[in-house]
Amino acid sequence: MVSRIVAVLNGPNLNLLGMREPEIYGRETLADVEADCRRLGAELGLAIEFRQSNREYEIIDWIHEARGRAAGIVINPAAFTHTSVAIRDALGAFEGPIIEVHISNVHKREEFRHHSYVSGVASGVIVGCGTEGYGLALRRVATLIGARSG
Ligand code: CA2
Repeated sequence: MVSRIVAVLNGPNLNLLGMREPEIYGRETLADVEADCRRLGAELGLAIEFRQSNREYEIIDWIHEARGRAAGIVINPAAFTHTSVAIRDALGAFEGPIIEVHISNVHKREEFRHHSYVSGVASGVIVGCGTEGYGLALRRVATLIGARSG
C-alpha cells in the first residue's frame, strides 16, 4: 500500500507560537496547530507526523527520514527559510510533494524575509493565511498524492 504519511515540520522558535507576538502569528499555540492538523489529517486519510526543532541538522535528518517513507512534506522552516541551503538541498532529494507554509505574510515584512531558499524546491507555497495555512497545505498534499486507494 502506498504511504499516506505526511511529515509536518516546523523550524526554530515556532515552539513559542501563541505565547508572543500574537499580532503577527495569532493566538494559536503549536499544540493547537498540531491538534488541527491531526483532526484534518484523519478526515483526509493522512497519517500526520508533526515535529518542531530549533536545530537545523535535526530538520535535515527528518527530511532524509521522510524519503521513501512519507507521501508528502508540509514545512514551515521559520528563519531557516531565509538562510538554509542545507534544508533546501535535503528537500530537493525528497521525491513527493512539498508545501512551504508561512503563517505571516513575509512579503509585507522586512526585506530579509522576502527571499526563501525553500520555495525553489517546493510544489507550492502558502503565505500569510495564519495558522490556517497548515490545513490548506494538507489539503493540497492530499490532492497531489491522490485519493485513498483502500
Ligand atoms: O510566518 C512564518 O511562519 C515564519 O516562517 C515565522 C518565522 C519567521 O522567521 C519567518 O520569517 C516567517 C518565525 C517563527 C518564530 O515564531 C514565533 C512565534 C511567536 C513568538 C516568537 C516567534
